[in-house]
Amino acid sequence: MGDLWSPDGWDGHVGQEWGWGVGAVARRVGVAASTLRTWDRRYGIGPSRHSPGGHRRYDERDVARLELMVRLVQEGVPPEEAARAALAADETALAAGPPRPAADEPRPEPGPVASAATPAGRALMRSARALDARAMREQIETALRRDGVEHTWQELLAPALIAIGERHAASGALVEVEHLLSGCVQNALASEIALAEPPDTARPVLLACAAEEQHSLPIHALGAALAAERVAVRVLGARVPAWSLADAMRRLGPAVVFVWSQMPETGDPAALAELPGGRPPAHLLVGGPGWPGDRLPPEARLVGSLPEALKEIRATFGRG
Ligand code: B12
Repeated sequence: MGDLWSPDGWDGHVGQEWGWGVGAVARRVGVAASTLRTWDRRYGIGPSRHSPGGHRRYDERDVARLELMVRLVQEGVPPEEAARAALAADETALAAGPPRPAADEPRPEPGPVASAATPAGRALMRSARALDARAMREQIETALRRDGVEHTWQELLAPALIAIGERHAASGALVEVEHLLSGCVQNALASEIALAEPPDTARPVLLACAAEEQHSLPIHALGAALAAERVAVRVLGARVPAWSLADAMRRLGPAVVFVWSQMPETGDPAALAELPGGRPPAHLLVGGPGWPGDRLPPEARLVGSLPEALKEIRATFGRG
């Protein structure tokens, strides 16, 4: 509780009880602030007050709910279910914490299970937990063949990655699972691009991560989805400095440039403003939770999902 009273934790004015900011609550419940924001957005478990300045503030009850959610997640309950239980808990349950299983009752299996909504999701999570790379690869390739890149990313791969990220954030575990799954996803998507039919667009789509950004799977997914539609793509991958992207733009004359930032540390709008115009200019798209949506240069358009990015890019090529 101590650090909640640090200057950045509490809004001061104890008598007015404005509550805590996300950073202080993150330290208290032991989960990254970005994860708390995601849980708020995704599951509606967030702060219930506002400070006079309009900032969202957590009160004691909000924090108790989050503590319950974290404990449930650590015990193996999928985040969505844990959030539902924490939101439904009454005062007594919040004070008591989650029910403990009796000694002879089987404990829920710890591990990422949040994307187990579909049989394919459950199977992929089992293989990931078992560190069975061959099985993961087969399951991902089967899904890509059967459902295509867009559907497989939206319904299987992104949910699996998000679930693993949440479990990792809540418990510190699963780094090895995250790394192996990421590798399998990246390889499978790269194969889709390599084996696609020859492209039929004159100008390519250039896909890059922002400088120092290592999260590159979304640009591989977008690249693979475009390649399947015979759009020419160049996936430059992780950590592309602005000057290097600018150089590639001058050499390739792309129709579209897409820049991904996963983390606020890498979403620098000034870097976008440095990119060359070109003749005709490339359509500049950016994606990922790292970009500050309200501070982007006017020529950059922020897209929020793979389907949205595909729609924008198809329109650039005059394809419905
Ligand atoms: C895989 C992974 C890694 C891999 C990446 C491998 C690779 N080749 O990409 C590795 C191991 C390298 C890694 C490293 C790190 N990671 Co990491 N990682 C992840 C993980 C599990 C998935 C990343 C991903 O692909 N996300 C994309 C999709 C699946 O998730 P999403 O962005 O939440 O999706 C939303 C939108 O972006 C949108 N969307 C989804 N797909 C698409 C596609 C397109 C085209 C568009 C437009 C939108 C869109 O839909 C969702 C709606 O909410 C995430 C968890 C997560 N939730 O992202 C953590 C996560 C991003 N990592 C995190 C962290 C902290 C790190 C490290 C700092 C860890 C460390 N201590 O070293 C480093 C950072 C290195 C760096 N400088 O970039 C944090 C980031 C917290 C923050 N500050 O924002 C996360 C969120 C985990 C967590 N919950 O704490 N990571």
